[in-house]
Amino acid sequence: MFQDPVLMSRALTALTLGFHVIFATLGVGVPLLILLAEFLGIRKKDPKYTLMARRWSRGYVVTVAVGVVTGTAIGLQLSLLWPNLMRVAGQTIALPLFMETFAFFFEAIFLGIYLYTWDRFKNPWHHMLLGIPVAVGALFSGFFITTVNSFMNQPVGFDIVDGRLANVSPLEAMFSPAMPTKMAHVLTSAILTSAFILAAIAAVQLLRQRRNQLDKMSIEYHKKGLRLTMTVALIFAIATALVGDFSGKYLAQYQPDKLAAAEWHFETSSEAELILGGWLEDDGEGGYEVRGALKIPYALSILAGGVPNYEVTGLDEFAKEDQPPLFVHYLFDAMVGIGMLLALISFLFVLGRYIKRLNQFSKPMLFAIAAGGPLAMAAIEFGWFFAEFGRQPWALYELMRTSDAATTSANVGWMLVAFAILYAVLGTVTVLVLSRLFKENPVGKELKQSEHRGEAMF
Ligand code: HEB
Ligand code: HEB
Repeated sequence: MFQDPVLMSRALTALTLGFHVIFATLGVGVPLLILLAEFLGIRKKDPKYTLMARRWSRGYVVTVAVGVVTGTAIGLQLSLLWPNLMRVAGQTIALPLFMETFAFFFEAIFLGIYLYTWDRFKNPWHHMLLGIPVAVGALFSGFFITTVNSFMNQPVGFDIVDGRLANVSPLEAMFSPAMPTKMAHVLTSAILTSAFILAAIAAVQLLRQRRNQLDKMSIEYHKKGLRLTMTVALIFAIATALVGDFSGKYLAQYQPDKLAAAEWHFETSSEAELILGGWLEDDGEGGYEVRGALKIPYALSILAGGVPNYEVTGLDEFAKEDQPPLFVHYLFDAMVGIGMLLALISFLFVLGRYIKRLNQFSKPMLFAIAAGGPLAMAAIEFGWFFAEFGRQPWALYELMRTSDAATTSANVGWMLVAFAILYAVLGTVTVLVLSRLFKENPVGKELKQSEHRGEAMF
């Protein structure tokens, strides 16, 4: 196993992307929240929001730095581990890969200026304007890289002449049919998750207020943070689910094998039911029987086509060796389940503003929010693993098999070990640095300092 280059290449790529995507997701969503907080600070003349923007942007720099390291690792590994993929697809995906680097530099330059000019402007709106290119650059990073993944799921924009790609149009390749839903789902889920992570941090602080001896001002600070982040979370939980529904319709049309594997839909049929949970047993005739699942009538037809009698393609229309692995069912269920839970938590919190008996800051509520942060990040991982395992056995859908795309080098196993150690160290250091950074500058102290600076003036 350790000697199998294809398996090891897949493991190493999954490890690197799984790690990168944590920071990439925060990289896409957090700048938007920083911008919102700074906006509210100026608008409401409330230094608590301004401090929020400052503290979040300080933490953000650390996560960006790790995003760059892991992103660079991906760039290296793409050509080392998948030489055949890059040979065939390099012409089409080089453009967006390059554009991502460009978007990143754009973001990094403005982030630098943003961080060092907090107290340099007479008019605070001018400083806020500098945050806009940061947020835009981050969104574009996410955009460009998602076009690459869309191309792998639905390769277009070229002809095949003698088994080679010819007449390549990189722009057409970027705008593959997979792109619109993927893009929207990646961006909305990234903002949802970033909001929940920041909310979870605030919730943990409030749960520990006694132990940390928070003063009144700091408690108020965290409560305001929760109100802001949970409102954003509610909006984007709804958006993520809506877009997810469109993603389902995209799959039904363009990658029906992925949808069928996710739903254990073995035979093409209309009025298809959605299967939640359960397990598979041999039916004695070379097929499977679904056991112990919750079945929602018509729901799969509605997810796939919008009407209860839509005909959903089953796995029976694909050759055995072309079918995705069936465990993706659990990944899909986990993602959707968490999505529903996050929507419920943020809905109850926001409702608590209007219904007094629903205490927004009760212990159970704070616990639910604290759990929601890590759960949201888990949903991101489940979503990507579902999308990527669901594309198997193809590296480029119906064009190139993953096994044909990989390197034949026998040393990938060692690289896997080395990178696993690197990420473990990097992850630990990140957590240590972030917690040091915030422990040494408690909110109460910083709020007093900002009063000194006169930030309460605007
Ligand atoms: Fe990423 C960063 C690559 C995926 C988002 N990235 C990065 C980097 C790189 C990369 C290289 C660094 C910078 C430069 O340019 O240099 N990615 C990559 C690849 C892939 C990816 C190859 C696969 C295909 N990303 C991704 C995703 C996303 C992203 C999926 C979304 C969601 N990135 C990002 C961001 C950034 C990066 C945002 C910046 C940094 C931070 O963190 O902010
Ligand atoms: Fe998700 C993916 C659906 C939620 C994250 N998603 C995905 C898919 C689908 C879905 C169908 C596939 C696509 C393709 O492949 O193209 N979702 C869905 C639904 C829902 C959801 C229906 C509702 C509930 N998600 C969700 C959440 C999250 C997510 C909550 C987080 C937070 N996903 C995700 C990701 C992914 C997915 C990251 C990958 C990318 C793409 O798009 O692909």
